Amino acid sequence: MKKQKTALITGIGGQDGSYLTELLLSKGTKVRGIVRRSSNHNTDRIYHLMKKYGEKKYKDSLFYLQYADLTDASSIRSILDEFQPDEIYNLAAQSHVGVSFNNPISTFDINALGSLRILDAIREMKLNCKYYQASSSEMFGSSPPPQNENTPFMPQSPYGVSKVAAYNTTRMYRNAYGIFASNGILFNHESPRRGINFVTRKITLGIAKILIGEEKIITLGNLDAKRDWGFSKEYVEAIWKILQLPNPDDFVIATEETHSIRDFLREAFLLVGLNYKDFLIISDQYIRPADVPALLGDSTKARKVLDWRPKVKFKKLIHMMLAADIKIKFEESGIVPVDPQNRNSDDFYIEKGIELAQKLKKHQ
Ligand code: NAP
Ligand code: F7E
Repeated sequence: MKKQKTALITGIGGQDGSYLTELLLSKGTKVRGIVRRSSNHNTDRIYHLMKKYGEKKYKDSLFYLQYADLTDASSIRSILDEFQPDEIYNLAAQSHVGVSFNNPISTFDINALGSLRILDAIREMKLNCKYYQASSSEMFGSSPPPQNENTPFMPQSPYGVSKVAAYNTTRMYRNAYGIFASNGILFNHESPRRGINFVTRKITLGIAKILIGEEKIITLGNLDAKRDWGFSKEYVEAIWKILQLPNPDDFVIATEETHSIRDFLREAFLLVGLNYKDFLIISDQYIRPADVPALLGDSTKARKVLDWRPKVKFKKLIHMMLAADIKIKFEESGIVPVDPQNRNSDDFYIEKGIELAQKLKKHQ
């Protein structure tokens, strides 16, 4: 009989960590995750799993959480020793590019030294495990699109630089010490679980707030940048596949479509029949010292070797995210949708959004 695998996920409470946990649990893998201490909830995205599996039934449970921090080498060593994982998914990061300009040193500490701390502990403890590094298209920076595994890195932010360091550390530990260590170079991926200060979610949540009368405008920065946006739930499948290969390797994961922030904004407002220009302010506050102008992934290698292909692209992603945010805002403000049969359908919430938008237009 095959041994049941144990996976350790850093960043388990994040967008990708939550979807990856669901995927691994569905495959019968034991999941152990680390969360850092916070004065507020940082486990909302995995609360449903904490309820289902219990938080503290360690030995019996498929799912278990422990406090640790990527900036604390001793905490990393002790969780590796305790869990003896077969697979490590290093997803934890200070993942906001804009914030990395304000906090460059802590960003580097978490993102670059954090991965070094894990890899060096694996080496020193002689752990027999596979390691996944959450690398990023932000590493390509100003390298012109399309970008693939051979495109030079020209990072434009402290975040990008920190991710290049972690990418190279991963390759170095693979080559020098024979550790199974792989990089997934993921292009932007979003979902209804995306953090609310990333541009896609800021737009969809902003529209939902405008529709229920909570806000009047959305304030943004650079609308001309282009991004290759996919769906997080599909991207974690690629992450899992990378660690199931017989040999470690690096892969670009992308939809191979690119759109500007302005395109996203226009499409999202149009879904409920509104013109974004009536609800937009541009502020320097959100303009970065340097920005990555255009990302467009070429994921030929992943399509061939991993047999991975994304189904959710630009329009479907916006539809899903906007519907989810309208639903959240309805629930928060006690608006009960009239047709109970369709209450969980995305189309239903978009329809309700259109009705609210029409009322809004009348009052303008
Ligand atoms: P996310 O939602 O921001 O999640 C990051 C997670 O890391 C959070 O759970 C966060 O915990 C945790 N974390 C931060 N600092 C930590 C520390 N010092 N010790 C332990 N945990 C810490 O990010 P995501 O979108 O899921 O992305 C997952 C990974 O992929 C990240 O490494 C990101 O840089 C990378 N990536 C993301 C994208 C994308 O488009 N989403 C693309 C390429 C690469 P708190 O909740 O306590 O902050
Ligand atoms: O910005 C512009 C901003 O913060 C996208 C992370 O997951 O993907 C993500 O990084 C673009 C940029 O994502 C606002 O200037 C305009 O050009 O949503 P974002 P990002 O910087 O691409 C990469 C691949 C990662 O690895 C990262 O972890 O949108 N933009 N106005 C704005 N961005 C934000 N956040 N807020 C604005 O108001």
